[in-house]
Amino acid sequence: MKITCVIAAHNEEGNLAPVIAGVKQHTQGLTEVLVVDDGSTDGTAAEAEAAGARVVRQTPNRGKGAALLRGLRELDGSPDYVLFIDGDGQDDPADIPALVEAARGGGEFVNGSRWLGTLKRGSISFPNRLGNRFMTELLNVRHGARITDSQAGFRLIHTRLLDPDRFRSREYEVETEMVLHAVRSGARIAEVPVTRHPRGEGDTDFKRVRNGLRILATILVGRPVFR
Ligand SMILES: Nc1nc2c(ncn2[C@@H]2O[C@H](COP(=O)(O)OP(=O)(O)OP(=O)(O)O)[C@@H](O)[C@H]2O)c(=O)[nH]1
Ligand SMILES: [Mg+2]
Repeated sequence: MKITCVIAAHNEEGNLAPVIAGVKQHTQGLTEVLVVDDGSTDGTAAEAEAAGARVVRQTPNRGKGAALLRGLRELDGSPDYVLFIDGDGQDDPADIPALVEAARGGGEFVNGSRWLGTLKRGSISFPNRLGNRFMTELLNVRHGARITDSQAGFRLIHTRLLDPDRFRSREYEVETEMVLHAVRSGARIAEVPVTRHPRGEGDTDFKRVRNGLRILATILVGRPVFR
């Protein structure tokens, strides 16, 4: 199974190197780590390159969704699966073998679920916790899915479900859009419990109201609404 790891990164200096090292250590069949640096103003790109990743840079900053879609357009060598992991150190690369195992067992959309796993103290705020539960339940009810974590950024997805022309997200609604596409495609969805840590250096770009509304609209309408 050939796996390429795609990481969207915006100002993740100090966080990225250990993530990339962890991905290399734990991913059997890894072809490369591709970092999409989205208008960072710190040493994100240099750190990623020094850690052995291929870096694609785009400026100005456009958002996590735009960055991940750019990454899908830059895939090299026809991998079977793409591994998505956050670049801020919140996801634990030690969980990757469990994701790979689930893919080997037939999972085409393997979701790293923080709700089945462990949310470490300080890894999520109370409002975001509530928002996450609500969005996931709403998505399940509205779209006939049965997942426990619709906002997971830690996933292993078969490339048949990742044609970049099928997506239009710019920001954090990208995770939701990918779930919707998998559900509509009749994909075999599997979930694996993962551990979520507090962020390393720096701050999140997630804006609760703005990004919450974008995600909500994506679920209600069934596709991203705002460009
Ligand atoms: N390329 C790119 N990556 C981004 C952008 N915004 C966020 N990311 C990356 O996406 C990942 C997750 O971003 P966070 O802002 O921490 O969001 P989150 O982890 O979903 O939310 P929190 O729980 O609030 O931390 C990190 O690797 C970020 O660097 C962006 O505008 N461009
Ligand atoms: Mg984060």
